[in-house]
Amino acid sequence: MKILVLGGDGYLGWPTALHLSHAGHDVAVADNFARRQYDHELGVESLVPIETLATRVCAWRELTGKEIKPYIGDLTDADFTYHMISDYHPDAVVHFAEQRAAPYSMIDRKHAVYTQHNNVIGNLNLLYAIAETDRDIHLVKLGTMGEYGTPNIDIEEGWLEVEHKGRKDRVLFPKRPGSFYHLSKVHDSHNIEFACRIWGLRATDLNQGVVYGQQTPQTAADDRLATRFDYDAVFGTVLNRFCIQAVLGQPLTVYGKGGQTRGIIDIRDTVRCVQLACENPAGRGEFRVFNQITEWMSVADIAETIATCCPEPVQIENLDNPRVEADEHYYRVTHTALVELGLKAHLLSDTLIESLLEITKRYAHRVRLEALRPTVNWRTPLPRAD
Ligand code: NAD
Ligand code: USQ
Repeated sequence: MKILVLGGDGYLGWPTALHLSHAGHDVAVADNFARRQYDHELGVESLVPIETLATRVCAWRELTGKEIKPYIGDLTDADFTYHMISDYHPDAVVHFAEQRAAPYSMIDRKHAVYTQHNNVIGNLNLLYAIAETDRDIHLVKLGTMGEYGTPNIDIEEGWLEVEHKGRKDRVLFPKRPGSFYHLSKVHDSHNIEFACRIWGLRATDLNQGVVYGQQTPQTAADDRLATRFDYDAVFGTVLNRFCIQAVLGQPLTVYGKGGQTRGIIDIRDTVRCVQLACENPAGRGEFRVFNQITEWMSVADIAETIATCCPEPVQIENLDNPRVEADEHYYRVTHTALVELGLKAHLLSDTLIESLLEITKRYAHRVRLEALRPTVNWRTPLPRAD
């Protein structure tokens, strides 16, 4: 298949592009390098050094003989997006290319507006480009489990059968997201479902949980193929951050009581899920939602698991929660669709944590310690600076 990976320079997009290329697909990537700019803005960088996209693509060609065509541009630029879709004419587009940090979207008005503009307009341009180029192109869109929030009922895969006053219907599962970033994903999901309904597009919305891990077999093959690994309080995700904090002898920063429970997934399963979604496309006009997690855990349990695996003593600190979220709640998720397509999950094992601790030790000297502490507060946005 011809597969175009948008956001192909990012944490997940790059390993996915390599995984799909390794699996025999013809792969192109697109990126505007916004993620590298956020690093400059925040004064941090990936814990693991990463090469430029040009060097990565050359290294992959050198090692495997396979080409990955890069498109450099911004999805919010409609001319770029239309050109890329008609020029490459993929069978599937995997869309990772969004601002993905909840804390970044909650810094202040400017960052909230940027996040929603970047994500919602980029996705809308893409929907139009697909609809006007070829309605059979399958859109595989990265959504998030955080679209659902933490309802007091079981979370189904995107849709809910309801019976109300004696009548029945199938409706999109109710959403109660917890940040302006998560809200941008809800807006995307609604726009995609509408495009499937009116234009007959095919789409799969992958509602992914928090990803952990840093290596896939392809990225581990050569240092030049490494993907990024974020530890700071804005872009670092919880399990990756706790591993880094443990290695550095810093307290694990559990927000609030730590009872908040999240779906999680190993990066090796992320790339496999995307492959399964691409190789088993949605039908014409179908808006399909898969809950892309393999298990769920509370933040307190994640901290305990890492503390137990770490050979050195680890301190766990309960900070006042900078976010507005329930830290004790019901949580149960249906996630069978990807398993039915063939996903064999890697569950959080000691081996993975030990290998993450090893990677972290190798690059611990690159950490800026002050970037570990949360600075963005949901309740008090920064005053207007411009
Ligand atoms: P990332 O920030 O590392 O990668 C996203 C890439 O998209 C970056 O390289 C960035 O430069 C690019 N990009 C952003 N806006 C763009 C635009 N307008 N035009 C072109 N390129 C643009 O993020 P990631 O962790 O790889 O996440 C990828 C996707 O998966 C995101 O949509 C995110 O919401 C979703 N997701 C991530 C996680 C996670 O734990 N990392 C979990 C669930 C869902
Ligand atoms: N948390 C802590 N301590 C920390 C960091 C986080 O207790 O040091 C808590 C948060 O309060 C939250 C949970 O851990 O309850 C998850 O936080 P996170 O930063 O790991 O993840 P989140 O902000 O939800 O965002 C990440 C990705 C995002 C993706 C989302 C999947 O950045 O792109 O959409 O995970 S989900 O959480 O399922 O919505």
